[in-house]
Amino acid sequence: MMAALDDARFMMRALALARIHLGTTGSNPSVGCVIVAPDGETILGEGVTARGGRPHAEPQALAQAGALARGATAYVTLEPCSHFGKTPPCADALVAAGVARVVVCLQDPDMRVSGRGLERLRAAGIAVETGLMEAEGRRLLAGYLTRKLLGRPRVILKLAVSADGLIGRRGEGQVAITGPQSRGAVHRLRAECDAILIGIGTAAADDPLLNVRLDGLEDRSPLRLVLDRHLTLAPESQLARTATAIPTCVVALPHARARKPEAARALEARGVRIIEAEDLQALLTHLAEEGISTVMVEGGAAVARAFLDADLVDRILLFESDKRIGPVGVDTPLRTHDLAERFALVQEERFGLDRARDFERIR
Ligand code: AOF
Ligand code: ZN
Repeated sequence: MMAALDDARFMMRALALARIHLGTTGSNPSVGCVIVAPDGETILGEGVTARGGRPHAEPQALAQAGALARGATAYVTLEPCSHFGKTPPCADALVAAGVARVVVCLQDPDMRVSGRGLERLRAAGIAVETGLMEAEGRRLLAGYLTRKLLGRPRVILKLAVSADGLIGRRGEGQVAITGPQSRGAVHRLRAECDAILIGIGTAAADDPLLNVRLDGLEDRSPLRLVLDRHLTLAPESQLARTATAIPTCVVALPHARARKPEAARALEARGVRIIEAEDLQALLTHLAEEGISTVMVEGGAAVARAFLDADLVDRILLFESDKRIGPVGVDTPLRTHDLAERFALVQEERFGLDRARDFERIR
């Protein structure tokens, strides 16, 4: 019994490590690894997939443990890799270090690995266990799993709704609906995503920066995407003006660049990249090919509705304020039946006076 509790404790630590680099490892998942001595207590080494995706977690943890890794247990949030990619296989590194037992959350869906990492370990006589805290592991790797299994990034829809059911006032730019604690949570979530997406309406009305403004996470702003079919984003907008510092793309219809060469040139001169895509599905497929695993949709109502109607939303993060901003304004795009029929509530939290409900698409 004690051993099982300890296993969970060390895996929790590995998951916490993995979370640190969520959103920074490119097309590679952020994985955590903890190496524990045969006494079942002493942590000998810890690792998390490095920013950019390499080195992987295991060799870093093994390097810390050194010769002490012999006979140790390794806790890893994803099956150790078995392929010769840009680094040698982590499974081989664990074998070479003489690790006696490997505990993982889940198998890697990557075609190059998918069970072969575990096989390699077992073939070397290592005791292998899978499925420990699998649900938590899956949640942390949700973007990566969606990209590998569905060929598109995971889409998180974030909505801030006032007590009178509005998400803003028409033509007034940004209206504060939720409090500072909620905003902190949103910025943290931004840092963990690979991209943030808004519509041209929101870009024009709010002139937002869409960066991460949290102490210590300032360099964690993800790619910014603006749905802008006809290339009307102003080259003077904050987004365009900061595009050399934070990667920024506008998503236009096919041939938009050829139709509006001057607008295209003005944006490209600012460092804005133009992606041409027929529809949302085509855009998401393209993003997945670029290694983007998680996209947060931040507004406005029409964009949210378009993603919901196309059934492309995997998670809804609904911030509800006790403040009224009416009488008139932009109605929430979320309808009761969206949640009731397609989503399940997985978590509910309070941020100051706001309530945050987290819904997951039932698949
Ligand atoms: C691990 N530990 O920390 C991570 C793994 O492009 P490469 O060669 O770096 O390989 C990428 C693949 O490696 C990725 O698709 C996934 O299967 C695995 N990621 N594996 O053993 C890690 N990040
Ligand atoms: Zn590896």
